Amino acid sequence: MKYKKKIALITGITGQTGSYLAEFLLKKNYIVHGIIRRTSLINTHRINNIFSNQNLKLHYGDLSDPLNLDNLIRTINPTEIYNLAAQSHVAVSFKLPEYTTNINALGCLRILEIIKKFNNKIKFYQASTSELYGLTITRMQNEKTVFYPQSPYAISKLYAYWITKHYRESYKIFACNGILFNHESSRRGETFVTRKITIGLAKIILGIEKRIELGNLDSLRDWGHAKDYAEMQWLMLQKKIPSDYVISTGKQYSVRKFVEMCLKYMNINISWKGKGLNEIGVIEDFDKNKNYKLKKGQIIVKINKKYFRPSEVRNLLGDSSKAKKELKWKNKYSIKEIISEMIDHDIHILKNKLINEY
Ligand code: NAP
Ligand code: F7E
Repeated sequence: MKYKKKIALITGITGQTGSYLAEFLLKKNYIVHGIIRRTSLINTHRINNIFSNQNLKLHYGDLSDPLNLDNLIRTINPTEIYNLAAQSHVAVSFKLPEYTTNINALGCLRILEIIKKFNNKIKFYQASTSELYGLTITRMQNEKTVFYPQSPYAISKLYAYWITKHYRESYKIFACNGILFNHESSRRGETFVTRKITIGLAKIILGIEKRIELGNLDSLRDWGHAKDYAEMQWLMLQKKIPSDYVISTGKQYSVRKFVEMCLKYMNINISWKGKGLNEIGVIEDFDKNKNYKLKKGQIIVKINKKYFRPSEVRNLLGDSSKAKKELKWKNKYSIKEIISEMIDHDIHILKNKLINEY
């Protein structure tokens, strides 16, 4: 009997996690279809390394366009759909609430409706999020924790969470929510806090910028690696019975601690002075052998109130016991490895850019 290849359709393939998922599925011998948006500049840099793979097929599309989605899904007839496309920036969602809802909430509904009408055997993964927990008072959050979303982004994802569950229960569609806690990498968008910090510090030591400006340093997050979490998304769709899973590391750090851990990796000591909006991070000492363009006493971190949100999610810490037990999942990357990968990568690309400019 001839072996039939599995076919995956990924929305958000040009994004951080979509690009890792595409690599992972290609290695698993899938034919991978990806939806890319038409943009005025090329937006495929994260999938450059797999661009010429014959099993990768890219299509223009947009979650706001149901006709386009209908055509694509009927033509491709995938075995699995991974819905990773989103307006994924929480702070931006306060400025673009309707757009965020259209893409994140209705985009998910549009795909589920097509699956229901066209072929309800297609398996569906929804990129859900720890932001659903929002103002939670529970120290660690799992699949049973009550949701209390705090942003238009989180509320749009709450709709997507429930509509996914609803289509699973009402129409017997194999649909799963992956409630993923923050995941980072050297492919992270540059305006999310971890990447903003790693690229900002890389610019500071190379003398390109003097400082970075941040918002709330006291937010607590559970940061994992996007590559680990992409694998999880696939594992969920391989189960016999569909379900929802929390994916997290179970370790939590503040934004301030993340800055400190990055600086430690770079052999730079700082002290924090002042309070609230007047807080600053000042260089105390650094490794003189490193040729850093730094001065003792230099202010490298400042607070800017424009980076505070109308409402903040202060405490996220995931309990992934269910995923560990049922999916036999273990995250591979430590926070130290995530930080070293991101900093080394950012220094490398900036140095190359400098060389190219001269
Ligand atoms: P990301 O880097 O921001 O990628 C988002 C992707 O969605 C990009 O490919 C983007 O295309 C695409 N997209 C945006 N609007 C679209 C539209 N209207 N139609 C079609 N595609 C559109 O996000 P990520 O970090 O990879 O996250 C992937 C998913 O997981 C998102 O749904 C996010 O909300 C969710 N999530 C992320 C985290 C996290 O910590 N990373 C945690 C929980 C859940 P362009 O390249 O053209 O912009
Ligand atoms: O903020 C604080 C900020 O924008 C993390 C998305 O992938 O994960 C992500 O959402 C924390 C927040 O990610 C700055 O206030 C301080 O408390 O990196 P972030 P996020 O909001 O947690 C979830 C799970 C998703 O689902 C989302 O798609 O850091 N913070 N100063 C700052 N944040 C930013 N962006 N910039 C600052 O200057």
